[in-house]
Amino acid sequence: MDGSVKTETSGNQKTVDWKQNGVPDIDLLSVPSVNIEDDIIDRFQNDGAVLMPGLFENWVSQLRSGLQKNLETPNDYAFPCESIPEGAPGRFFDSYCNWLLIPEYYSHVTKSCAASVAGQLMRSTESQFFHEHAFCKEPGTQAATPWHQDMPYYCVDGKQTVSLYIALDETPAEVAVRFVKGSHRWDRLFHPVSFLDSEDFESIEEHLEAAPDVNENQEDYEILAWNLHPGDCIAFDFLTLHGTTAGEVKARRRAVSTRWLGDDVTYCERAIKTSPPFPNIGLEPGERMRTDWFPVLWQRRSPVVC
Ligand SMILES: O=C(O)CCC(=O)C(=O)O
Repeated sequence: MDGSVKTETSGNQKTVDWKQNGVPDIDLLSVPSVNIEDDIIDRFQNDGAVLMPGLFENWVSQLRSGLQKNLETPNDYAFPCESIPEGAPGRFFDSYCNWLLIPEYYSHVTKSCAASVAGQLMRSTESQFFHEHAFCKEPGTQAATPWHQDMPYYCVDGKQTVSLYIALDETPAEVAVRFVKGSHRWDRLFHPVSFLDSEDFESIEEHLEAAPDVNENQEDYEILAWNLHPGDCIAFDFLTLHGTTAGEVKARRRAVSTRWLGDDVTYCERAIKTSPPFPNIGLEPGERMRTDWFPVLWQRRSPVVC
């Protein structure tokens, strides 16, 4: 992307400013809605992760095109990260905060029913968009996604959060992202680790506890894992412990997650540099995330009574 602003290295490559084109005002009425069944909402609330088969089937080809740009010229976009140790097979790529830089992502965030799905799952009156995060594991990859919760990487705190993880390829459960059922209710926070080497994300004096090694102790946990088809969506809480096995990925496995904040979410400061970092956010702990950077895209309407 010509003229893009290169900033300091983040992840393991140079990054660009994610809001270099400005954050437009988005008309709430232009964002579509869909009704989510109570049973799905209950399962999300109780288990911390729920599968919604085929929910975003109509978005697969657009999201694949967007991700292809991200993969082909990673340095034109925000926070590209390669997480395969030198000499190891495959490619494990991720990149986030590109919704204003990749039109296909922008279109999904603002023209799909994702905001309404997120709001209902969180039992929130509003859905505020946080960022998107894209992943690709190429065939031959044997790198596990370390077991982690997303919340400790983030500069937010609260109980009403959800990621909508959309599979873009056929993905057998053995190599798909998997979730520890109910872990969002453990009231524990695990120290963030790097996807490259599972080492602490940033060394700090004050450590949170390490995440348990779920792969080595599978019998101790109730694990949710599904065979995924393109367009399937897994909704999960920012506190839900998730990761993968180190099983070899036999076919390309791509996914895009959108991350959403509900009513009770506020800005917080962590001992680490957060991921994503949002320098100059200008907020005090406890304040609502600023809506000019993180737009509200859905509001619950009172039921019409006549
Ligand atoms: O796809 C993966 O392996 C990781 C996904 C993940 O960690 C996330 O969406 O938060």
